[in-house]
Amino acid sequence: NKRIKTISVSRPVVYGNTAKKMGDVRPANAPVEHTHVWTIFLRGLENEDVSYYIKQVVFKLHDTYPNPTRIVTAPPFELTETGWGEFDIGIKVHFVDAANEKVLNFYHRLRLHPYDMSKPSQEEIESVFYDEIVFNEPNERFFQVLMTR
Ligand code: SLL
Repeated sequence: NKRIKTISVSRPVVYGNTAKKMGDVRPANAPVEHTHVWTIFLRGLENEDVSYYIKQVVFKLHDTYPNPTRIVTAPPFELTETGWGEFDIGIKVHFVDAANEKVLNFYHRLRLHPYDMSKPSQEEIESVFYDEIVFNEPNERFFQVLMTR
């Protein structure tokens, strides 16, 4: 399973978070001081399934959370939680075994509050980024996998 020296393959990803102020409707187990419900995610462009090349995504939350390392082993690669504060989330992307690639790290600053103060009443907050994962010199098997899409 040799690496193909002359090739690099890129795949677009979208990652970030959405958040909403909690009203009267709260998850039963949400602590009283929690004000928001939020979702952190990593997905393909236009919701393309990325599980043919991504095996698992590990979200590392702030240490104020119980079990702050959250492992998601199947799509959708996302996690919903409640909380009160903004903090940096580590996003570790593990590729399928055939890839023989190292873990890739993204970081995302969780946003709960609108930064555009001209639209303070905005219901849902979104902080989303686009990026491209580049596989340099993929091995032959992984190249085949990537080429199935
Ligand atoms: C701050 N730097 O001080 C940030 C830290 C921590 C956020 C925010 C709840 C955790 C829990 C939560 O929202 N932590 O109660 O499980 O603003």
